[in-house]
Amino acid sequence: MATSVADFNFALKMIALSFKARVRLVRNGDKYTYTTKYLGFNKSDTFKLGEEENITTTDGRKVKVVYTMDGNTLTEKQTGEKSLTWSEMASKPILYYINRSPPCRAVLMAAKYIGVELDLKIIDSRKGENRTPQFLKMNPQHTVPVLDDNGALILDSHAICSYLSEKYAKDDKLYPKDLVKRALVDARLHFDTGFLFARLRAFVEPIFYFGCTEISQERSDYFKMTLPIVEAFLENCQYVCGNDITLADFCFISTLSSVDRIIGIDAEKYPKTTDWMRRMSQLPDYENLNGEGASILQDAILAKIKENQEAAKSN
Ligand SMILES: N[C@@H](CCC(=O)N[C@@H](CS)C(=O)NCC(=O)O)C(=O)O
Repeated sequence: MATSVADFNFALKMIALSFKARVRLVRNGDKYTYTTKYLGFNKSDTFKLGEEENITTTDGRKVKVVYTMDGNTLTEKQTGEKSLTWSEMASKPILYYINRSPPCRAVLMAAKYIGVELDLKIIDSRKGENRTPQFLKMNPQHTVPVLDDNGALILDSHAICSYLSEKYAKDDKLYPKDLVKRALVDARLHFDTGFLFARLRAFVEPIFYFGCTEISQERSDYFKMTLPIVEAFLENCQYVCGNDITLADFCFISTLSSVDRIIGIDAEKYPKTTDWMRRMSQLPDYENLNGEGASILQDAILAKIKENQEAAKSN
């Protein structure tokens, strides 16, 4: 027999008045399971959203309850003789991230713009934190970012940005519902994955992981072959998919601002890209969400090059 989460939490509230329980929700098809831990008590139940259920409360009352979700707030409304309404926050989505990582910064910017709060947890690949059994269970690709939205695991920054926009944005401006417009945003997101970020990673990783003592000229030139394409995307518009900002702008800027600090983007050759980068840098909280992380990446690369050069000398 189902029992009531409101009743359970209410009873516990009597024990510890202002202590807030955290409810963890896991979705399975059209059913949700909540688990809540509270002062050592565990409780879990499965229900369907919006459907009236008959339950018996701990003091024996028979009541009807309906569960609803609004954003991250799970509300259980009881009806019956002594009705009680109580609502509790599900956990904020957890973002496993590190701020030197361009894909992580794209998610931070998108989340800020969308207005969804994230619970940030650092995973540092240079300390091996992305290779622990727990992390590999979440993401066998051992990459950050990873989003855990109350049990739903979303991998890859581009997929995370789309998910956050679909689930939490008030409108579809960043990720249009119109199929043709969405296809353009998707194409740009794939361009970041396949071209921009892939080629950045190709010249950064050998320094961090394989002891390289300089940035490969060949790989840096290979990256630079993408710049005329970005310039062409911006030919007649303010943002990379047209005159409105979209998720693609966050993914592009996190990669390109990093590249600009590490190998430089020629402002004379690429004036539209340079203007767009300046425009993006004027967004609220840009420094905190992206600029600082890009500088941290730059400093980390310079320090690692020095370290690798010294190690090479002493060998
Ligand atoms: N396509 C992925 C790329 C993620 C990625 O490569 N992340 C890097 C940090 S920038 C990482 O976690 N590297 C550690 C590793 O690959 O082991 C995304 O957009 O999320």
